[in-house]
Amino acid sequence: MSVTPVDPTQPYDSDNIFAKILRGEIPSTRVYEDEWAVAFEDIAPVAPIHVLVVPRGAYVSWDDFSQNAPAQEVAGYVKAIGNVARQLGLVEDGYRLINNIGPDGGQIVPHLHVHLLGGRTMGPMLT
Ligand code: DGP
Repeated sequence: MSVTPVDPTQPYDSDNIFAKILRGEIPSTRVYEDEWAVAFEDIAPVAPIHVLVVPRGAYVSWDDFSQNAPAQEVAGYVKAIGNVARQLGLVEDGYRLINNIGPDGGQIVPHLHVHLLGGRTMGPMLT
C-alpha cells in the first residue's frame, strides 16, 4: 500500500484501490452491500472487527461527499454505516467510526471510506 497522503486538490482517480474493489477487479472480503455502499474487511486490521464502509459513488473524501453528493446518497451512505454495525452485532457493546480526510487527517486511499472498529474496548484516541 502506498503511504502517500491524499492530495485533496486532485480530482477523483477511478484507478484507486477502492474503486477497483467496488468494480470487483481486485478481491476483498465483503461483509455488507446495498444500493449505496459496500463494506469489506480492512487489509491491516487494528481491531478484531475492522471494516471499511465505502459509498458506491465516486467521492475522494468526506469533504467531496458532503459538498457534492445528493442528499439521498448522503442519507443512504449514513444509514448503510449503521446497518453494517448492526449486521455485525456491534450495537450492544458499541464500536468506533473513524474517517480520515486529506494529509493532516492521515487519509491514504482517495475514495471516501469510514473505518468501523469493534470487538474490543477502544482506548482513548485522538492523537
Ligand atoms: P486511510 O488512512 O483512512 O486512507 O486508510 C486506508 C485503509 O485501507 C488502511 O487501513 C488499509 C486499507 N487498505 C489499503 N489497501 C487495501 C486493499 O487493497 N484492500 C483492503 N481490504 N484494504 C486496504
